[in-house]
Amino acid sequence: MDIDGTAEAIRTMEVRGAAKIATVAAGALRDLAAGWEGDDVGTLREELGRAGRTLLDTRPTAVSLRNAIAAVLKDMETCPDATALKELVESNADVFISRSEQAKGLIGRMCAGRIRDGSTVMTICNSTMAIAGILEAHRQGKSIRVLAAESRPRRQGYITARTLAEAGVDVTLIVDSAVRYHMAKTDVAVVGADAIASNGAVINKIGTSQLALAAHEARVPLIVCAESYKFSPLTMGGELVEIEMRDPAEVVDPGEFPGVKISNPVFDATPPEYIDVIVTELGVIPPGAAYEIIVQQFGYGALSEVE
Ligand code: RI2
Repeated sequence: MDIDGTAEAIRTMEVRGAAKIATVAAGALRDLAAGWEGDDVGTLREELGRAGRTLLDTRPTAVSLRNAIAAVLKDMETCPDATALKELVESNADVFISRSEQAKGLIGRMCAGRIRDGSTVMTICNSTMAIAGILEAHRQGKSIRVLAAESRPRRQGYITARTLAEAGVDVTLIVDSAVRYHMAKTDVAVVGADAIASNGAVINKIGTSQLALAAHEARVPLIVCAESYKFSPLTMGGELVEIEMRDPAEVVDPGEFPGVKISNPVFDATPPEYIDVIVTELGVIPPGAAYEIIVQQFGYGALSEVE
């Protein structure tokens, strides 16, 4: 897919999930570089910068997308000619995509190690990483039962439920308002992350913080599965991750509610106190170690923008 096609697919959420939007964007930048036929390095650099901004504008608050674009376009100014720049971008993108794929396997195994045989596992939305952990536990022969929260407004929980059922996992779909009711019978909660702030707060699909509160109240451990590129260097100074507000029409048809305002925040922030561990490809960390992951991955001077 070209840049505009990829941008449209991310904007409309045809391509969605923090890991997927990151790797698809990386692939689109790689394809742009690979297919470039001009020989002026400056023009290609500008074109790649423009493409990066177009992709980022689709979901401007998405940390995984920003980090992916920055990783693919890093060190562009060191290239003396267009051939070197093409090779650099292709190689950066390939490294990013293959690390993301490897991360899924590693996170899946480490998460599965924390799911006991006979457990009931609750999850929300549709996270590749959380599902990797659940599927690995199932593959290891553990008898597990999964409660998948529907995840209004777009109901990505349906995808999770279908995926798990197709893999032979015992899965029950629940509405979001039934999360606390079902928490009493839950042994562990496993969720993904769209972003992680330097204080260990996890930004994930709207409803995750309510699930976390209910888990905390019931003393059910909450595991967050997230690759290191979900950590936000822009929060190193204590800044908050901006919450994306999407079209009210995703909630209901506004025409059916004249005079009614409709709010559609798509993520919420779960404070670190309600999170037991974050499973990353670098290891399992307490949320309080998020800052160290950011420094390790991005350095102290990583507050620069993509531009
Ligand atoms: P993976 C999704 O966001 C969900 O909130 C999900 O929990 C999170 O990304 C992480 O997903 P959206 O794109 O990266 O549906 O683990 O808004 O697949």
